[in-house]
Amino acid sequence: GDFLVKRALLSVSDKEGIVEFAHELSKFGVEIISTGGTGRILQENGIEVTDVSEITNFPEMMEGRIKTLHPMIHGGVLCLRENSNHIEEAKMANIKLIDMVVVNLYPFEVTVSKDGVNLDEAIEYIDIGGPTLLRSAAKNYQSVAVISDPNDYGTVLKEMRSSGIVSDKTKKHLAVKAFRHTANYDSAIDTYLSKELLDEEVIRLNFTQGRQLRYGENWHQNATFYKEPDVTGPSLANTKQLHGKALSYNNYVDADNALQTVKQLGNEKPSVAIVKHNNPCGLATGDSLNDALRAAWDGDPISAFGSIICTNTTFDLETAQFLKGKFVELVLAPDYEPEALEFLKNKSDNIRILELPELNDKSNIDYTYKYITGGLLKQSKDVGTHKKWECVTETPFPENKKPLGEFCINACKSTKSNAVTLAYEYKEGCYMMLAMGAGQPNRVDSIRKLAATKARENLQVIYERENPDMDFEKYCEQVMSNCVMASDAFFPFDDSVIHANEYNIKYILSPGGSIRDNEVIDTANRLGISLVFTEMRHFLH
Ligand code: 93A
Repeated sequence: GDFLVKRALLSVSDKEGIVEFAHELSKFGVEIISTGGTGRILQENGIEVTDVSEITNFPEMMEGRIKTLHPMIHGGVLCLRENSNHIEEAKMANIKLIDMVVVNLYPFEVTVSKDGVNLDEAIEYIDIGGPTLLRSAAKNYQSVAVISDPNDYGTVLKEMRSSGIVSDKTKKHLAVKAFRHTANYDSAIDTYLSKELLDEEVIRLNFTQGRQLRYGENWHQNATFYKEPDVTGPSLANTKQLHGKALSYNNYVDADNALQTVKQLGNEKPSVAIVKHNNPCGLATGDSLNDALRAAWDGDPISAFGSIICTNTTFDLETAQFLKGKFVELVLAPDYEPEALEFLKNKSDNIRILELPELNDKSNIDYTYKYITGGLLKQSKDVGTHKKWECVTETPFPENKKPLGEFCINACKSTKSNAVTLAYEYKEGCYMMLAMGAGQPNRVDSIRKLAATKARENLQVIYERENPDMDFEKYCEQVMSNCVMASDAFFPFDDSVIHANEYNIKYILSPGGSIRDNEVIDTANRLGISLVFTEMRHFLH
């Protein structure tokens, strides 16, 4: 194109970088028009400027409420260059064309987030002329470069230096950015005024397109991933894919579950989550990552087939080698040893390998959202493991089992209700989820038919591999009687405790709070079980 910037309008609240930018523009021979405050700082720095009021023949008035809102300005921005009528009309009215608009707005959001700001003050921070200029310029993006973010000064100057013009591609990007900026700006005003004037809360989620997904939950559904702007910290929105096919919808859901689960365990020990169908089916900490992966795998070696694995530490070669001959959908880690990465890549074309930003950051989302037909449910995140830790039985809960108990609750928290998890200290200070029961409409089935039964199956595999010097029943009893069982909600009857006892489970965590708590406690006492009430329920639907 033959787009040359001859005249630019600069009107900015955030004056960061504006002097340098204007200085560079002048060097290109660009005529600079500006509003009061912006003009002043430019002139103080020796830059020649034309004040808007010279162009509009109208003073800035009403304490600055009227500055650029004038046909002499907007005609210069909106005029379609290739339309001879527009050009003719501009000439007749003596309107000079403006090819660049540099505007950032009164800081409304920053202002209203401060303590003690009253409505009148807030309203003065509603910029009218600025968004109007941004929208005029963005509408006419083919002929006008619109800069709404000081971070773009550099990009634009670089182009002007190398080619003398601002490219069409850049102008398109800048235009979309300007409209997004004014949309967000108005959204912030809406949010504030809805609250102040109407006492209503509005949520406007603001996502932009991230990756196109291979398909939705099923092959015949299509799906897209949208991301929040400026995501920081570990998130599927800012992972780097190092290998494999594009992710599917289920990959995102499961990988996020794995990531959130691992994150909850903290960074004291290497840890691994193995997720299938949005439930962790393996979870473990270890002295090494290799230990943790093996122990997590033991939590359900059958389901781990086709799973998603997330670690909190660097994926090393030894850990990668454990996956030889095992089908895994996706691995997610903060880092990979080069040899581990090579090994995983060679393992299969299909395995998706993703790298996370470091997991050490505790930054977290505050709310979760769930779309239901016609509405959105918002809730604060389920943070923490317990509100209190009260042993309600005669048999005490040993203090040194508490970390295992918290691990067990963390596993339970990421598991669909009704959730029951069994955790075992397989090595000093190293924990594994021995088995879990998920997604049952009643709690007894989660314990009896799933968690406890599954624990025995898993122990059978471990028993055969490790070949301990005792019979299987003895081995089961020894392990199970040292396990902790966590239930995501209270026991409505004492049957859960009775079934747990049938499997030699002796340490149980529950939020408590049932009207039959006393029956449950009596039964636990009769069976010599230690029961802790945490007062914190962890339903997950
Ligand atoms: O009060 S306004 O909405 N009326 C206007 O006509 C107008 N034109 C530009 N605010 C207006 N602006 C804003 O003034 C710009 O968006 C910018 O934030 C600010 C720059 O003013 P100054 O150059 O005086 O610091």
